[in-house]
Amino acid sequence: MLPTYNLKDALDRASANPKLQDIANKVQRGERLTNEDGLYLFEHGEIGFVGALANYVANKLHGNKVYFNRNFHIEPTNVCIFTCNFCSYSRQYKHRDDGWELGMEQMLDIVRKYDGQPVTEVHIVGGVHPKMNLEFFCELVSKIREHRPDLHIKGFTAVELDYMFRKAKLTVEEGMQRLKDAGLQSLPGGGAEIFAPEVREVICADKVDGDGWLYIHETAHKLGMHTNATMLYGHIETYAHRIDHMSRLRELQDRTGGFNCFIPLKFRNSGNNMSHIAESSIIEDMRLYAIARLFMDNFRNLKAYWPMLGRQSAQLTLSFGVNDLDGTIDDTTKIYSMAGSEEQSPSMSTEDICDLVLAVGKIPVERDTLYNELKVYTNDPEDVIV
Ligand code: V47
Ligand code: SF4
Repeated sequence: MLPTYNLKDALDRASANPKLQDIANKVQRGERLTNEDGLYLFEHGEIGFVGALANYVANKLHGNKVYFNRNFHIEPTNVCIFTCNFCSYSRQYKHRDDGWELGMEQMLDIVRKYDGQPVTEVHIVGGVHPKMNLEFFCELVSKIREHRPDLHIKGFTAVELDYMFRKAKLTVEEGMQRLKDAGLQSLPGGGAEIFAPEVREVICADKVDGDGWLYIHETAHKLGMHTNATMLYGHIETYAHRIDHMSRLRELQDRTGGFNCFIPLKFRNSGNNMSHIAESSIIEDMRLYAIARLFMDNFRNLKAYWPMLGRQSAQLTLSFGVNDLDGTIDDTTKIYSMAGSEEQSPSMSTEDICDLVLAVGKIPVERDTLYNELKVYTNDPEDVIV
């Protein structure tokens, strides 16, 4: 059984510290934490304390439910014009022979492979290839939509979109509208990294900046699309950078309500230009998830992306405020296996995900992209509550 921290014990242990008491009281009253509170938690909140509070909040929102969906990935290419130092996946255009570039039919073949299977979402994300433009991706999206109208199409990070729109000489509004008209419904959360310019300058100097990332998501929200938000943590950023990042997301969410979930992404250090930086410890990972749950009070869903964290750590996050384990995913994603994740060929069946959730006393619930509940599972494989 997982260590589920008890709220009363945690409060007792923090009773000698008035600041922690004050934070705990705010959480229990449902009041928003300030940036200063968040920073204090990163600096002084021990794992049991933040874990207990995060559990309390997740329980209030979701009871014992843990969500997942049935999805598959298309990664059109790993050729990329950008040079993010943490990236183990991309290949420069001049070295494209070492990478892959899928053609239209190859990508549609991936979609056809799932004909008759109960997947509900396709997730499309890749490098920024100088020859794959907006027109190409509008065609891809509309052909997927035509072939399988029931499939939710979530695709393209703000980094890919920024390049596509600039190349097509369109405003963000015009470019996004074209993709929406073609059938794109949601955006994934990648490319956010850490918004602070001094960090971006070192880890991903040449791609869209923090303001640009936020503007693209805001524009999608205004068009009625939903999007996700990520934060790449555990490299050169400080606690203050994390709080600044989360605070900017929280502020946009206040204005639009368009974010579906927040996904902290742990920096993995294999095969990239930042391999000299040690990865964060599991204790730091769990503290981060818990603090994110407490600070991001207007994000209902906190996702642990198991292909990157590894399934055991992902299971542990369920005691630290996480209520979503992403999807079943087969072996079509390479981003994390190439960066040194434990998951070298990420694949989990619905049964595997359910077992992982049930093993910690929680209830697996299959959802669609927009978090509508599709099926509630119990311990008996025959016993599915719809
Ligand atoms: O932006 C790249 C990250 C992101 C490394 O929206 C790395 O549902 C750790 O967007 N170590 C792309 N992280 C992935 C992404 C995503 C993933 C899961 C779910 C969703 C969603 C979106 O991958 C990049 C970057 O932050 N990344 N390299 C690395 N070495
Ligand atoms: Fe390109 Fe994305 Fe890798 Fe950066 S993280 S180099 S934008 S594929």
